[in-house]
Amino acid sequence: MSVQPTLFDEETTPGRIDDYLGVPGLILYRSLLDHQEQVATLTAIDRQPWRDDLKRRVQHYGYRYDYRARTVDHSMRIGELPPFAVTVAQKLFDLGLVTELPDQLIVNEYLPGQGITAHIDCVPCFKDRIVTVSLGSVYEMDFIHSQTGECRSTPLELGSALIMTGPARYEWMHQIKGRKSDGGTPRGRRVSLTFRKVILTGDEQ
Ligand SMILES: O=C(O)CCC(=O)C(=O)O
Repeated sequence: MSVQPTLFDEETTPGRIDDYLGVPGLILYRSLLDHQEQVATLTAIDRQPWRDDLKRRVQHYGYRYDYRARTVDHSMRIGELPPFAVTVAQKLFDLGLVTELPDQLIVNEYLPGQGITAHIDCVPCFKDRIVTVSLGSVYEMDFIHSQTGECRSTPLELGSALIMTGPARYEWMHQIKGRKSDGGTPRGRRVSLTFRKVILTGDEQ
């Protein structure tokens, strides 16, 4: 029986690389946003208020995320995603990079020296696909296997989306080291949009 390539197979989708870095379930989608779209998204983000109670500034949309609690419930709902986020989320959906429209977004801002510690996104809080879109300045991200400690690193290209699904989402941690340069290239200001679909405590799944 022959298998028909689907619309979103790697071979037919130039921007997409599956099992990127040899990490099963990690998908890189290059140039999700062109330069103009990146500037427009960043401008819209910078019109919104930032929270500065963490080491780096963040914005939360859809549902508030409590970094200590391992659950999301109805009381954490903030509202709809803002228009700049809906535009990006819809693009991810139309390209088949997510199977459901995300309903939670954290915008992270990194200044030189800032990073994010190695983690696996909360398993009971969020469904399988986590997507991060990069703006501003290229930083390196590491993927570390939670059992073997094996590490793979990649620069986060501007306007690209990295999609973590399956083993990349559940078995590999991701981190950005808090340093001022990557391989001799000084870091500038990076802003990322990390989209998720929440699992609401108390709801049937
Ligand atoms: O900044 C990124 O690209 C990743 C952010 C992240 O891992 C998170 O918010 O949990």
